[in-house]
Amino acid sequence: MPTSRSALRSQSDPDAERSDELLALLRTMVRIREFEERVAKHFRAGNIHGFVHVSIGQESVAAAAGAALEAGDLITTTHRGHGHCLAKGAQPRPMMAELFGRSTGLCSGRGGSMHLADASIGILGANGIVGAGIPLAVGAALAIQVRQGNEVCVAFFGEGALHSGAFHEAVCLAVAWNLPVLFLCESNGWAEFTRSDAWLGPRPAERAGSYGLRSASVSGADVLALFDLVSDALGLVREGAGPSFLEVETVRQHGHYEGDAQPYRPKDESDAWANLDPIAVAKRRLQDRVPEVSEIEREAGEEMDAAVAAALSDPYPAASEVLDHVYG
Ligand SMILES: Cc1ncc(C[n+]2csc(CCOP(=O)(O)OP(=O)(O)O)c2C)c(N)n1
Repeated sequence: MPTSRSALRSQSDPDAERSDELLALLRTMVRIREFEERVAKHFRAGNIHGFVHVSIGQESVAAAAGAALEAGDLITTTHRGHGHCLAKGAQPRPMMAELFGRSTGLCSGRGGSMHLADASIGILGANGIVGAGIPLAVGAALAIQVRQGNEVCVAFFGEGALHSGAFHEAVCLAVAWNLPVLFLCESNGWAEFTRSDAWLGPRPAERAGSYGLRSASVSGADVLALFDLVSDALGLVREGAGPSFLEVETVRQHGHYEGDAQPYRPKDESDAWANLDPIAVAKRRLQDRVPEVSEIEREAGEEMDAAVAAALSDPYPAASEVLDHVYG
């Protein structure tokens, strides 16, 4: 389960006093990485079909947001959404089964990696269409406002989505109607095989800010600092102060999709990763708690091994039921 916001906001000062909070955030990040490392491995082995996009290197965004959100809050996510779903409370076993196409999956094996959804815990859906989750989040935020709810909605997306019309239309409406939505942009430097600086205009936070909403650009390397920023941003959104935009600078360590040989990527790019990997950064700061860190890693590894073992032995949907749970 995600760590609750109140549990994480007990202290506010020096690192040493906040190491419990950092450990909780590390646990979420490690669970995501252990999950996705197994996904990548089983994709290579041919056990997972279709396309798979992992968020290895970007886990701080999911962990910080998951901890800052309340259980009743809502999210929409993207083709790279495993981490967001885990951090929002989805269980690894049905998620893994979904990726393996099994009938025990989160969506009965019909959706796969890019269509994970579970409205009962506020996951309104991953999405294979770049930018498409953003207006869905704004629609969900409008519903919250109409029924005078206290929830908020977070739209996760990559900076490539800023080039889609859907982003601009959605942000305009959110500002015009003062909706409770946080636009959370994971700026990993790449949109598929195109460097994000191929766009010569202003950076995402500046572009978004031009629509008149609160907007900031922050590093994703320090998960605790990011948690504070996301919590503060969500606090204002929840109080009715209208939408916010947060651009988090992060690193996509793998290819765009699993199996992407990345011939387009500079060979020396990975040199900088050690200082930007949020898990490595958190572990360095937790050097006086090495046994607990090791325990977190062991537990997460076992949890994800069990999810894979279950998925491998679970049944595929029966041929006679293949059209159940799908529109058409
Ligand atoms: C509307 C649309 N255009 C193009 C694509 C093909 N496509 C899939 S992912 C992607 C890049 C997305 O980049 P970004 O939004 O930065 O997310 P990231 O992959 O970096 O997480 C593209 C162009 C698509 N799925 N949908």
